[in-house]
Amino acid sequence: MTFQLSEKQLEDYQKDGYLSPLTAYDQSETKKLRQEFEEFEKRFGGIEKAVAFRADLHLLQRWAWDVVTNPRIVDPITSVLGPNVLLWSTNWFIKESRDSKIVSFHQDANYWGLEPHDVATVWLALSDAHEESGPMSFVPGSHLGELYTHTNTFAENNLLSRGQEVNRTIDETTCRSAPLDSGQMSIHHIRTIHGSGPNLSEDRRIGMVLRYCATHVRQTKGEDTAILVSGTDDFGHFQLLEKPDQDFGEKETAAHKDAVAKLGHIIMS
Ligand SMILES: O=C(O)CCC(=O)C(=O)O
Repeated sequence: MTFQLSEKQLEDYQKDGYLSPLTAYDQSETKKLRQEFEEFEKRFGGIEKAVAFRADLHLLQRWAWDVVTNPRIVDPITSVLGPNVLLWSTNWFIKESRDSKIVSFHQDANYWGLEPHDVATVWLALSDAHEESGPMSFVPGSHLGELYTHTNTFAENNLLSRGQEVNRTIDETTCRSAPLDSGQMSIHHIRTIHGSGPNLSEDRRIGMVLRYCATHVRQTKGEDTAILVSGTDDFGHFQLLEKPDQDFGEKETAAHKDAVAKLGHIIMS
């Protein structure tokens, strides 16, 4: 069975710079994934302390590896990026219940050092991201326009590392909200302007973000790692890492630490 996008879905992605919603997991599968993630948080000392360890979790835990390599996610990505695809990194955008944290409008392409921009993010909801939970909102078609400069606000209520905000007036009436049920996902282009508001709901809003790129994409900011999720890598621009043999093993912990250090250097440079 293949989960490639239909022609219409691909057309919409190419026109708007995002596609939403797509269903990746059913409710019971998603509940299990959420349990796995929340167990991980407990193991690392609770919500706050676990933040430092959760990037690239697929290198530490096999359940997360199985998510990023799942054909229900990878096939739609190959529709967008072509047959040869790497998973560059994973991360989390979580707003606690009744959380005032927001994500300012921004373009990802400014920070990641990835060129050319054949890069797409899957935002996978492990809890409902309905209107009241502050789902993502996109500026349709903005991926076709210019790459804007950003201002680093370092605002405390901003989930982005530097509180970066695109230097462009956003007419919010033209933005499109992309609410998701748990188990659903959206895909967005690395240049699409997007952001999100606070979580007014009683539940956590848990987004697992999976960043994919075509194998010809290179990292311009230093050494970097990835995993091959589809086809072949004829370019060798990234150090390719393997599936964990065991969760939290010594070898796995070392590979994870190294990958996260490289990622941190790239994102903050
Ligand atoms: O979760 C959000 O609201 C923002 C996520 C985001 O900026 C991203 O995945 O690139």
